[in-house]
Amino acid sequence: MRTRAALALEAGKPLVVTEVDLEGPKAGEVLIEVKATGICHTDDFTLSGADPEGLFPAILGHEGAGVVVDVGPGVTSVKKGDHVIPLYTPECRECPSCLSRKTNLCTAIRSTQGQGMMPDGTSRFSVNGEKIHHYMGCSTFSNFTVLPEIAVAKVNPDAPFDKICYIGCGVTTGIGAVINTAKVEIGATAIVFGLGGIGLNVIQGLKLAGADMIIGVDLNDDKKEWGEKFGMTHFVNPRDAGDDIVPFLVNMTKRGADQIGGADYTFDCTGNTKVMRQALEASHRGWGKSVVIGVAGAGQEISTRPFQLVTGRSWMGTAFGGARGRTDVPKIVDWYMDGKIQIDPMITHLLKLDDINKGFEMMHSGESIRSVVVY
Ligand code: NAD
Ligand code: 022
Ligand code: ZN
Repeated sequence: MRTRAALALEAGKPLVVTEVDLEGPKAGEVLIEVKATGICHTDDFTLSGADPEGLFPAILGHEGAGVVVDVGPGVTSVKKGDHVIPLYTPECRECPSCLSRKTNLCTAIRSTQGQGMMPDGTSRFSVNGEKIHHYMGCSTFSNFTVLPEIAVAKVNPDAPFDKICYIGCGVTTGIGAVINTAKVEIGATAIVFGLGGIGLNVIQGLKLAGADMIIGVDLNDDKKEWGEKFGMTHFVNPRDAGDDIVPFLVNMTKRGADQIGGADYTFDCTGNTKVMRQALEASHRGWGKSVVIGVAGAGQEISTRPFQLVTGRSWMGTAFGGARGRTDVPKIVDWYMDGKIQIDPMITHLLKLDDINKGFEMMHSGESIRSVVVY
């Protein structure tokens, strides 16, 4: 079939919206009509050329929602008409990682996904006979896309596509980091570094988990109002915190007879390795947990003094909020439908596919939290 898509032809160039050829689903695959897709940082990271694993030409996009329109042989878990969210972290429920119950990083299709191919090693997309790479197993910047059955989560059909697409990455990453990775408990204190599309979801996850003190840190003062909408109790702009923000935050979180400061949980949602260190060191001695969510540029390194870890702090990281996609994503959609979490205010811009490059520009300028393309 033919479908409209935004093509990433080469690094550093805007996307080109055009018609492409798409082959139907093979065994174990499903054809999805994408109804909406968010634009996320990783799409930009790859398009910019900074991602050493980025492949071109490709159809980017990994934060979508849509409808199953066809299924290949042997598909049993979804059928035509089902509403689904594509998963860049699949869940096969059979590989050693899925069976371990210790990680969400399913390995069933990992290598071909990284090569921009379907599990059989080929691509379904082409233009004039030239193969186009898939991206993160999703390629949601195409009106129709093909995915492995294990990489779609079936969700409540009443849920609006233009909102729940955000659950395909940002919402699940932020909320999941709190619930699955950090396992925050009622009454905890927390610090969130970076109040963008991820940090705001960490804040609403902390609120959901019952955290008491939720400190937001951002260089942009406009983010104070944003954080407060989702449950942030205190805001710090590093520019107002003196030479070193760590003692400032430690002082803010002093509690108990010994007056030792530091938050129970801290989260990096910036991707800046200096901030990652600040987040670790602003966590409480003895039990502080610091979760790296931000993705740093290729080749970057983090550092701290081993003393920070010897004195009981844990440095951890999360991919897709530790969520098992087919199991957890439908639950998050239900939380949204039940009013337990907010999504609407974070979707600041709606675009047509033809204007997708505007979405990237608004991400660069910082004027959007999330832009969503509606097909
Ligand atoms: P964003 O650009 O919307 O937000 C980043 C925020 O950090 C901005 O508000 C910015 O002002 C603030 N900031 C920048 N430097 C700062 C500093 N030194 N101190 C304090 N605040 C600072 O980005 P986003 O969409 O929220 O994504 C954040 C990160 O999360 C990105 O690196 C993204 O790639 C990553 N991410 C990771 C996963 C995962 O599974 N681990 C999933 C999605 C996104
Ligand atoms: C999504 N991300 C950032 C913004 N939006 C993001 C980027 C990378 C990962 C997760 C989220 C990630 C963490 C760990 C891995 N990835 C490796 C997983 C593994 O090796 O099993 C990751 C993922 C997919 C791809 C690359 C890296 C890909 O499909 N190209 C989950
Ligand atoms: Zn993303």
